[in-house]
Amino acid sequence: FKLTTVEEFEAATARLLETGAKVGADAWQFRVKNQTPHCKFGEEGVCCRICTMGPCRITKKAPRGICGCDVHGIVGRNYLKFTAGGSATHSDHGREICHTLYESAADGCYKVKDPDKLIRIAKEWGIETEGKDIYDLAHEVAETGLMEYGKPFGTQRFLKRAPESQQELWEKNELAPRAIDREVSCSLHMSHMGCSSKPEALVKQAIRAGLSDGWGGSMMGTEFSDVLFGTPKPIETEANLGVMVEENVNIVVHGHDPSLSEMICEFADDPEMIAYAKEMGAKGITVSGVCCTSNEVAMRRGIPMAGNFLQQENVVLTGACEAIVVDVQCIFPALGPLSKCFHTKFITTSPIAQMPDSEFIRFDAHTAGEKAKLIVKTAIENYKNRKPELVHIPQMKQKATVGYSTEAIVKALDGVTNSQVDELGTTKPLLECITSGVLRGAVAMVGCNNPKVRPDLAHIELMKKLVANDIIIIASGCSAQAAAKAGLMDKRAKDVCGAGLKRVCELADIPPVLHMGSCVDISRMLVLAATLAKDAGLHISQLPVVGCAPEWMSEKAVSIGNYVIGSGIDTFLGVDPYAAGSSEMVEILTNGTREWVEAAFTVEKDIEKLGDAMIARIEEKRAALGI
Ligand code: SF4
Ligand code: WCC
Ligand code: FE2
Repeated sequence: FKLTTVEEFEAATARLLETGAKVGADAWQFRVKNQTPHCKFGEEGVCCRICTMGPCRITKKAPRGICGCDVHGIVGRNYLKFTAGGSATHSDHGREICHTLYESAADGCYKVKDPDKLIRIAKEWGIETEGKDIYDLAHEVAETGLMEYGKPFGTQRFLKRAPESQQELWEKNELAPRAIDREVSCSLHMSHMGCSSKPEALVKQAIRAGLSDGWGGSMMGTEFSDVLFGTPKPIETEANLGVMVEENVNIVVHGHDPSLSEMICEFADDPEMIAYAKEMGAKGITVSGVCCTSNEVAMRRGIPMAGNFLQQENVVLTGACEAIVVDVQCIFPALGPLSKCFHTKFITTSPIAQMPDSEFIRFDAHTAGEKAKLIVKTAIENYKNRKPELVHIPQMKQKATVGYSTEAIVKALDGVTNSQVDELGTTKPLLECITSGVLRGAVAMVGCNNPKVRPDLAHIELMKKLVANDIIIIASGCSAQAAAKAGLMDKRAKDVCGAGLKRVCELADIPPVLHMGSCVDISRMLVLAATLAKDAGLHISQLPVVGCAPEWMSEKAVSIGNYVIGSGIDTFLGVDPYAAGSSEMVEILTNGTREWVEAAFTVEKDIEKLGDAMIARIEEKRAALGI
């Protein structure tokens, strides 16, 4: 067993780009060159174009915009708008899932696969469950969830999952998120021309909007996806482009909403469809995925992961992709023109993400089955249009064990302890590993790839360094896929760990990097941290746990950053959130927020230093606890 290196990934990509050159395809590697150097005003966040007196750009000579706003106000407003975009996006995904749950029916396309979880949430929310039909309950819970988006009074229901100390901080500092849509609206209102220009106020609202995502929209997205499609448990799968099978019809699902990908997987498995694929000359059908929709179906079905964010063009460049089917978020508009250079069908399915040069097959809960079948058929019928001379699938993949929901982690960790039986099924065994020092702590690795960082390298190198230092990793999103492609989710990767973590991996039979799911599933990490803190009688901020997004790029990632620090977890970034232009904003984001939420950001572009800083922070937390 050997980890795959980033150099090997890059060699495979280079080979695919040769195919691209033959057919005149564009790729992000070339577009980056055209866009470099980036606009410095934009990078520092000092450009304002929110009214038509501008755009105003702040320089030494021009320290204020036409309205008189200074650089701190401009950077602050930009930061808040950035966050609001992310919070809206995650939360609207969560809302779609609430609607899917609302549409679930015993004889419908969508069923309730985890009724216990549904009942648990209903009880948590004070909804009567006794003697109720499970679908009646599903509708009631879904409707209650939908109300969380627009209710006129009160704060988010799931905040109660946090330790008391955290809830008190939120109340005291006016950070407890109200209705989700209200926080997004309020953010846009505050950052409108002529409203807030005080950095503290803008950052506070950014945290509140972030918290409405993490403990609101994203958490509902995760919980109700589990109710509908099953709560993930450990399952074997594979990762990297080598999961595509040359002789098969290859369907790649990409985006975020599992409502689509789950249905595609159902039909790709249908004997009638497989027979049809054979009739069309293929041996079978392979579904693989990119980005979070891939994480969703990997976690629940073991569907292999073709790659992460910056590999999305690569799947088309293999020349062996019959259809790339997308729903929402993180989809390159480049896929339209690129797919035209090959036989690939680029199928968009959501009114939220419509793109030129795509075939639009509108997907909704009522017609999900028939639309999924149509998509699978379209892909099968496209097999014959392949150009064999363009087909090249890099034979590169790693095995991975995925599916580590909070529930699954708690269960797996039962295996490592001599605890009394009554402590099994809680986070006590994990806490014991941490307090005894067998594990030094945990890092939540999340977020995207970004060409500003050598793609995947930051994720993989940081993980290797951390596990060697007996720090266990929980990962989600494209970070998790980077780990899987490298082999860090193979149980045999225990050999690159320090002695303590290696022992834990052996006893619990887990890999050192645990796949917790998609980006909305970072809410699972919040629940895990909250449970650990409650079981230990500590504030979340006291746990030797930090968050890290070394290659992040999207608005969603800023929203995540806000809710992670907002939940008391120090967060380490490898890319600057367009805030460097304001000394006041930098001070607040890297230090000032501690006063409100006991955590802050660290931005460090040097990966080595970023890793050292995380280890140092974890050790500081341990020292403060005297462990
Ligand atoms: Fe310029 Fe002020 Fe208008 Fe922004 S809001 S564009 S700083 S005048
Ligand atoms: Ni989440 Fe980042 Fe991937 Fe998209 S899928 S690229 S936001 S980490
Ligand atoms: Fe995602």
